[in-house]
Amino acid sequence: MTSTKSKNFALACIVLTAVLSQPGCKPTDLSKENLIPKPVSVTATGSSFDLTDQTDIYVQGESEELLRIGQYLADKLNPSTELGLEVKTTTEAPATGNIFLSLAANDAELGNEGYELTITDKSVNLVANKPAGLFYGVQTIRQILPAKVEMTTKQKGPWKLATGTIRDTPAYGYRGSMLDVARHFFGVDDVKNFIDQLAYYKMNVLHLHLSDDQGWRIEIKSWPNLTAHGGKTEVGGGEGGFYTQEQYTELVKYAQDRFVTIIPEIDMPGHTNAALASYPELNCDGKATELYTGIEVGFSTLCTNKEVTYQFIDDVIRELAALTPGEYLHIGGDESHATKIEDYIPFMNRVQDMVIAHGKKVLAWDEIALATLKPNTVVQYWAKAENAIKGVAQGAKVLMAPAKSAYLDMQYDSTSTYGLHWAAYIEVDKGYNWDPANLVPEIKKENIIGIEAPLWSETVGARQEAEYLIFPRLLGYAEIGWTPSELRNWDEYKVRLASHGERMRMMNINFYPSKLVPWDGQTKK
Ligand code: IFG
Repeated sequence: MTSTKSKNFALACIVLTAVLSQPGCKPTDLSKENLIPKPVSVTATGSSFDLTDQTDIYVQGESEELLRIGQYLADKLNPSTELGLEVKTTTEAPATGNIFLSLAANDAELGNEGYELTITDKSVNLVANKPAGLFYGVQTIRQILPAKVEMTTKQKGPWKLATGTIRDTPAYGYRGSMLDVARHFFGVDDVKNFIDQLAYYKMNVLHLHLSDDQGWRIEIKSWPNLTAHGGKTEVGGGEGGFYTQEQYTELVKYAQDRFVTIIPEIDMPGHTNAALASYPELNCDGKATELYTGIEVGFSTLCTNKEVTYQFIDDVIRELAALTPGEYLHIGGDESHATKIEDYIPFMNRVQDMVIAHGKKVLAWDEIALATLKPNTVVQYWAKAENAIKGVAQGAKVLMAPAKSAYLDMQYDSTSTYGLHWAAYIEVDKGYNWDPANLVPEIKKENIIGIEAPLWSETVGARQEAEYLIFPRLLGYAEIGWTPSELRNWDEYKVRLASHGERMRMMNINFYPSKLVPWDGQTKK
């Protein structure tokens, strides 16, 4: 070979190596994708599927729900790719080069939320027993594409999906978070934004803490002063706020379209100063209290021996149940230090019956286990394992929300800008390194309906402040709720989490750049 030819050959090899080493160019390895939550099984076949301007999203049959899921995917991919993906219906598999969403006959292993995603160089097939499974497979498709797909402005391609098969299904049916909108009020847009973030990480419950000492946040038409007066302020004396029933209904629908169930909480008999300030008759002495803007707890109680109290509660439950398609209403029950236990027990027994009479099941903080639990009442373990254990002894299921492991309002460490630390400091690894089924020996996996990571808002009042506490820990809770514990370990997870730093940045999430995570250069600085 002449020297010129050998030089050209060498140059060609260098160029080819350079080109193939670009992330978008080399045959991709599906098993190396940094998916959160980690799927149950991934088989890579080492090639890639190209999304092009010829690609469309086909859904099987004419179902509104599948069309909506297809459109959701198109709306997530089109702004950054500008490929103009369209959603079309079909009765059989579409031509090559397209994405196809279809419902399976019955792939028992996948349950109601699982999916099977098969990607070849010619097609993307997403199959599930139920629409929820397709929705979760769509989140996985988003995460297989480069992080910049999450941008809302045109980004440079190529847009390749690594080929292979993912079969995936969640460990727990209840994978949730809680937003305390009572201490500080968060408007509709902030809540919708949080619902989008929950959905992206396959979480499916948003518990809204709608009332407390500092604020009443949901319009109750039969007791208008609850919001007119009780919604007027918040911790620190700010202007507070509330959701009209129309806005609450809008949030419920927005959540439902993303397979997120909203569970409303009206905390009682404690944590009720906003109601007590709004209606004198709810107080035992017949005098309305002052509005409260501090952060003490345990000083308020409804008057449990007045009939008007139960009329009030029944009206609230009736109106809330009518607005809430989900099966649970949360009645709080925590820190009722101003209520005698001999009054607390009959009160919680009676209120459970009222919730059931309005067609809903009861969820409540773990103190409710001191009362008589009605069938289907779920005990939310937050502070005292002995309460949750009492609940199990009464045959109740447990929702795991242990303050020492899962409270999003706990500071990361003593230097954290926001948060409290009465329960613990919870760095990102501590928030990940626990297994709900092994935390309390007497609470077994079969007793647990799932996990919830609550954000109490005493110390945060704006989206960016809340996100500093919520992220990146929420991603770990999402994985704990979805991925079997035997597939989870911190050293492997933290690398996947690090790659989500770029994704969270692209989604404008103000996450805490914990030093325990090997973030990319952009995050570290
Ligand atoms: N405990 C109180 C919350 C909130 C929290 C802050 C529960 C169930 C401390 N009750 O957690 O109202 O003040 O971390």
